[in-house]
Amino acid sequence: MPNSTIIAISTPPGNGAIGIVRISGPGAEPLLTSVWQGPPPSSWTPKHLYSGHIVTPEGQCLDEVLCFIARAPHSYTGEDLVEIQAHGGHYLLELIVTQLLAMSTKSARLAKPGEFTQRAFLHGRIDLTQAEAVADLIAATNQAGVRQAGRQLAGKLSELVGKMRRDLLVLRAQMEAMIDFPEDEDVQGLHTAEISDRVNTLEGKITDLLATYQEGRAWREGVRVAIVGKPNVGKSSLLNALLREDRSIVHESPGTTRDLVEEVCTINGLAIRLIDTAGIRQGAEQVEQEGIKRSRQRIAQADLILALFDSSRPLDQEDLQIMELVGARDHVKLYTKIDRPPAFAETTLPQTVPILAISAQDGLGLEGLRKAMVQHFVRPNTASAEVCLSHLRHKLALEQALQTLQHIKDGMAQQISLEFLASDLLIAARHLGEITGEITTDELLGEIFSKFCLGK
Ligand SMILES: Nc1nc2c(ncn2[C@@H]2O[C@H](COP(=O)(O)OP(=O)(O)OP(=O)(O)O)[C@@H](O)[C@H]2O)c(=O)[nH]1
Ligand SMILES: [Mg+2]
Repeated sequence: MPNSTIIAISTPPGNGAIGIVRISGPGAEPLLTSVWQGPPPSSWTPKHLYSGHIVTPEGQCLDEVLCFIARAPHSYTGEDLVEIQAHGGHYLLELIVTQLLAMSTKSARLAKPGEFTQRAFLHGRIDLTQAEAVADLIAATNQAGVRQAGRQLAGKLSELVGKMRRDLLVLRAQMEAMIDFPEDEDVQGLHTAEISDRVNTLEGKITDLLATYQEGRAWREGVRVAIVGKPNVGKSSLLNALLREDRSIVHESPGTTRDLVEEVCTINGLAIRLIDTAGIRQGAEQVEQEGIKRSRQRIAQADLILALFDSSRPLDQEDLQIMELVGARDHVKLYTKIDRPPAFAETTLPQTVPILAISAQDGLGLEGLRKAMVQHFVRPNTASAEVCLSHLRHKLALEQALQTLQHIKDGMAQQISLEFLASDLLIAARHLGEITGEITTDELLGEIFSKFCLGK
């Protein structure tokens, strides 16, 4: 357990109406007392505000402030915690922090990013999914993101994963009993069919949870949608129409867009990063070729591709290459420029994925396209009532647990001994424990908390 005292400015850099300095650890109260002029902190009721002055040893007043103490273990960090609400000038707040550090014995230091929340985790106030939800809540850019982080912070994901983990451990304990007491008829009741039933049920629950990942991630991080097609099909025009601004250069000559043009638009609360790419074709000159190379890289990273085909020109070899490029990926086909007379029928396009007819110029079909993009990422009737998975870390751990369950089923089919099955159950339970932080490493904690803001 940490025994140092940490100090940080918890409000963002810049000047504001108020600014907060936080101190956490065993030295929090003495440290406050050393710079405080007002009712003595030792007499305070926890979590009640007191007004006073922050002063230097020479008696110079730095600021008039409000302050409270939350005493261990009843605080955000689980340690003694002091919050000083000062006036929000950043220079002033830095002076207060400098003063505190100057007065401290050697155990007080500046906090690292996320260290207050890390302490809350280390003291068992919250688990790892809840700590991650704190960062998500701060970073959320839409209502659904806030709601999702709120649910995770309330422990809904931990509850779900914790229940699965307990089921695995109970099953394992029953198997161990069968192994340890082969003569005891009371514990021999667990039949292969029942074990396999219970493994199947867990497998189903994990699969259901994994199925929420795309949506959860979409709400938390937003999504990337690449606009792709041969030159001149109307990609940049579509970007501009969806953004309702003149963002990307549109011109009648093919090969206009070379650099990638990216902009975020929000549709039904979902942050969609639209990426206008260079038209893909053979025999382009050098600069355009570089643009095409970059386009291909961004297309590879996109969550969804809008593949554009110009309805006013006959389909050609370049269009076929686009179909090939996007064929294996999540994509929507767009039949563009429908304000013009068609050169081929919409039905000529392979009907493997939705085809939408649009005119960027006249705004036709754009509402349908907006809806289709959102529907691709969000299941109907949700910004969901249930918990969504939104972190890759959680997804990977669940996938590993799932693989281990599959391994157990394979083992059962081959009638391998109970010892092996029981040890695999423990491995699966460990993977679930990684999600909530029952099983963790310093490296993982460092990785998670370093992404937090300073002072949180
Ligand atoms: N009639 C009509 N013309 C359009 C429409 N969309 C785009 N155009 C025209 O098609 C030409 C090419 O449009 P862009 O949006 O620059 O096409 P692009 O796919 O970005 O082209 P590159 O960047 O060269 O690959 C321009 O002259 C546009 O005005 C449309 O919906 N209707
Ligand atoms: Mg363009």
